[in-house]
Amino acid sequence: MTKSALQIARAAYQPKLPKALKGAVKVQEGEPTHSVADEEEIKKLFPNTYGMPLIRFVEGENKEFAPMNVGVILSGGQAPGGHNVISGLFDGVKKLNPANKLYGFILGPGGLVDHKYTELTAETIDEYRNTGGFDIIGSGRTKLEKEDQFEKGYEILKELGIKALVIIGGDDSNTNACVLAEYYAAKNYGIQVIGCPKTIDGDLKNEMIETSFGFDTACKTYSEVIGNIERDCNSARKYWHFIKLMGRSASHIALECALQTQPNICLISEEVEAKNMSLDDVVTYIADAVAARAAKGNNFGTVLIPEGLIEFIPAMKKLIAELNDFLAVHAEEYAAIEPNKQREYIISNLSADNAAVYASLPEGVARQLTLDRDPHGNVQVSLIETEKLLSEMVGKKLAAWKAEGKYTGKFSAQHHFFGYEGRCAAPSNFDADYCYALGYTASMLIANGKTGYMSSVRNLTAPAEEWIAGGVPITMMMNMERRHGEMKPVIQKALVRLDGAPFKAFAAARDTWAKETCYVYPGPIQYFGPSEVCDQPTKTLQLEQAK
Ligand code: FBP
Repeated sequence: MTKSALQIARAAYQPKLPKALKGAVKVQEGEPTHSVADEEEIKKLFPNTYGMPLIRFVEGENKEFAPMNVGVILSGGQAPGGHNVISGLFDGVKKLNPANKLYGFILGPGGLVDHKYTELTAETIDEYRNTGGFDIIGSGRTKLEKEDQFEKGYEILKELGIKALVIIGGDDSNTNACVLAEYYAAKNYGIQVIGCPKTIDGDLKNEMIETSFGFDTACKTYSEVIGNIERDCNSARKYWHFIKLMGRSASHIALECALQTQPNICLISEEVEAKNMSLDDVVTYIADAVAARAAKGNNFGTVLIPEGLIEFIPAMKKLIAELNDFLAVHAEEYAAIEPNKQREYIISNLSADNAAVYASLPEGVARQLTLDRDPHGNVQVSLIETEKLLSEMVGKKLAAWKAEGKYTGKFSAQHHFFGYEGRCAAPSNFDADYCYALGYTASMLIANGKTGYMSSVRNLTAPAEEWIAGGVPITMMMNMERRHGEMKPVIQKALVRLDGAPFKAFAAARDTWAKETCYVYPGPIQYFGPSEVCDQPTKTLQLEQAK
């Protein structure tokens, strides 16, 4: 395989480990834990894994460990650093006993159920150290939730002599990891399950999980290109760039990129919801800023739009909820209708309010809202072209204002969507180190007999040497939520907090960014060079942890 010069140089990078993990370790137990909410229900559902203590690894004495095999699964969307979680896990497992083996299940949780796996040897691991992507074993979105899946999994785990399974995934996958850990514990199968916090979306976080891996690299990759667009925008001075950014639900990515690049406008879905804004309110907000800049002769700008925005506009949220219920029952009937009559069909079957909102949407967006849902029942927001919807509506509003003499500028829009571009970038130094430490920590949790824990590495704004490694019981992050019409235990998703330091810093500066041109050009991720250029954590982490 031909490799780029950077790939070759980067393969030699040795990720930094926290001091406590460099030699032998021992467990320091903290206080017993409680779920974030709904304690009684969660306790009842997880009798074997509820209430376990927080764990921190500290320097210990060398011990001998009997040989064991470990399995690993990559679950859900790609995030930079996944290969380093696996190489950290591999190195940890081999350090415990060189006879230990690591098996990878192919294409996500489905590989466990369908018994598709491969042994990860030193040679394979060395090919993938410090690289982006999940291609070492592939990923998938199969939901592990049914007893027969758990049993099928057990069959292969037993056959391969696997003592512990590491699931690298987001909130849904770690919820499933917790359910699986409880199931195997209840059955006394002797198989431990450990989770690792992955997602570029950054919404799997809490006091003990300061950030999910991949968020750092993905945001830096998007910020590089947003900066490039800003510079183009400020050079040609003739376009408004509407840039949609991934993040299925929460707006962490948009907010972080805004803090890094200082665009003219950045929408935050959580604020739109909190202020009960309508689609027209959002459009007016953008159009006002465009008109104010035009009045000063600046017919250009950049707008960042979080991918999940549509679902946070209260009226749209209601419409999507009704569409979900309706299509769950009438999907076949809908598909059989001639395409040019489908819009009418939907309008005639919705309640009056929702029908009116649906009818007001441009054709393309209306159609996108009726497309197939993902396996978790979610609208596939990455397919909805919000950036085009908004620019089209802003253009119409400005034309109306022009007719009324309220606006005299020129409005010409360009559209972009950044998502997949950042999910497999070569991990930044931060993600390379963080992921390696997460994987290594998972091996120590396994060695110490733990199950139902998520690997946790904290104190992330300090140098890697001072990071704190340990484990958090997954039940601690859970609450009960309605899913597919039933109350289910799930890890609570972390949305952007409007009272949090990152949003406050943004809110304090955004009016100036809208009026003036304050663009910042972060440039590409640097892997070699001065620490202040190569090793900065995200602005989100820096602001959250500023003491
Ligand atoms: P995870 O939560 O599984 O990490 O995936 C996040 C994400 O990248 C979202 O930002 C995006 O909406 C979605 O995946 C896209 O899914 P797919 O990869 O299936 O197109």
